[in-house]
Amino acid sequence: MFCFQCEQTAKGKGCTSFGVCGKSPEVAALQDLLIYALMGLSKVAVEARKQGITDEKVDIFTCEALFSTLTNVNFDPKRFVKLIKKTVELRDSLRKGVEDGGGPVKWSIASRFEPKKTLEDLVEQGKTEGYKAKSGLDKDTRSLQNILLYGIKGVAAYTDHAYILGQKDNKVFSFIQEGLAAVLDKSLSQEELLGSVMKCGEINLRAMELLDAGNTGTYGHPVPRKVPLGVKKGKAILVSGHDLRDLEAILKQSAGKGIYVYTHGEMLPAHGYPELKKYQHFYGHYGTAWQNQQKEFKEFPGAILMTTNCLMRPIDAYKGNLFTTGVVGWPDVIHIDDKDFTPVIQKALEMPGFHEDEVRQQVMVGFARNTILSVADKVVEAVKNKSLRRILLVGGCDGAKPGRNYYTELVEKAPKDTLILTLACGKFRFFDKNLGTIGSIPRLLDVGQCNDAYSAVEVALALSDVFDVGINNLPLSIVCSWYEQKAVAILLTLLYLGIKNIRLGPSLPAFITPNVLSILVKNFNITPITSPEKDLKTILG
Ligand code: SF4
Ligand code: SF3
Repeated sequence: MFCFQCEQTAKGKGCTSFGVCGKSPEVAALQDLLIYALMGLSKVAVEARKQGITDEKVDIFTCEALFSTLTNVNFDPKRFVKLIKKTVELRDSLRKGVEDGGGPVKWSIASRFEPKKTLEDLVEQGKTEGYKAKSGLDKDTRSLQNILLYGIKGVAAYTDHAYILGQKDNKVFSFIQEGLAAVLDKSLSQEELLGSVMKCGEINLRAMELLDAGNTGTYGHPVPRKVPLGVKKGKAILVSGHDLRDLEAILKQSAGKGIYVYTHGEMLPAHGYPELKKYQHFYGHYGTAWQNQQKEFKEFPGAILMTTNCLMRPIDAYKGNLFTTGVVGWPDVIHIDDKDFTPVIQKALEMPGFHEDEVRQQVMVGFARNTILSVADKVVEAVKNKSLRRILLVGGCDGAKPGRNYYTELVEKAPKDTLILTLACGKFRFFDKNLGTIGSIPRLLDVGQCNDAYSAVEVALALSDVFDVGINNLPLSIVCSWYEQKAVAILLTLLYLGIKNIRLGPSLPAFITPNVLSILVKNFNITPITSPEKDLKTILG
């Protein structure tokens, strides 16, 4: 196997014998074959669109299937066999429609390859026919192709999240298919690929706008709220991942049953949404970021539901009370497809739950765009009277590497006249710190999940209007932590918006070659993080 799509890739180069994330070589081969099959389907979908034929089933399936290949999402070989077969089925039916309409009858190999019958044969086929098998291109072109592919994976994940909440845009589906087809197109120049990479950032902004509309349209705009980190005596369900619809379903289905529902990881910001917080038994937040789940899930005395990334290899201590839903999967862990969470509730009722109340500190959530922009005048005033020197947007993913302490230290060492805007699971490095206030504004403002990056972008654009300066001239510095492909898509959006001087860590992506990096440095001055002291000194001038 070879995989280097995420930040924790082995030795910073690539996972070759087994994924650091727990991905087996078998699943890696099946994922490579699935991506190749999706590229073939996408080529047909691009031709179909030329004839005015679109099929929403194909569009959303492509997103779901791509989402399954993100880091820490699906580790179940059998699910990939089904996805490969379904891809080819959809491809053939769409291809027939195109041919019947007088479209091309000569298709590329990806659009006509036949999947083998058994799981074992598909694994072998993945090794020889998967999308990585025959590239023959130079490293820089491959690097650009990989940036495009991983960016598209992130877009597909956000598009799927938005679709679940009733939001969609044909333009996004169309780009995902064109982009996937472009990754296979060996005739594209590096300039053309770079153009597609930037387009990916633009389309991701639209996907995130749709998701924002889905979240706020369904659950209301987040409002500031204190979330307890303690527990309540009683039966318990823990919901992790990003999918608010799944959390809502759990809340509805478990109401009145003597169960308290807790969030884990990226689900923390759900406490800010009025339409979710209205449930009396939606209590608090348990644990921290995804990489601590083996310890935290082990200690949780109730049922656990993983709704999206980031799932780690479940250990025996909690495997029996863990459930997956949506795109997530692990062999031998019960998967709930139909959103009837009775087995989760049943398991929670069978388990001991918490024996007594435990009071711990509380953390604040709910500083999404509406809340922050409602105090925009105070921010401007604070900048003018010099009580606010700079806003640091410290956002992105968390992970297991020790180098990630950088983000904790950066926030701790940032002077009192700085505001910290944060989002995504990287915040767990400092989410429980009391950083005080600047006037009436808390110094630590949690914008939400990585899914809420649109909110942070809107805040930056609005501030740039209020201050009447370009986004790069705002008193704002962005310090990103990346881990997987959702973060790649967000980074491409920031570049598309022309945002410069982003600091990126904890290490640079292994799939970016030195030549491609130099293009990014030249155009956007992307900088690797150094030390908190040094970076703060540069940032604060
Ligand atoms: Fe390795 Fe990351 Fe790929 Fe998993 S997703 S196999 S950790 S590079
Ligand atoms: Fe990424 Fe897993 Fe945390 Fe949503 S999705 S931020 S790492």
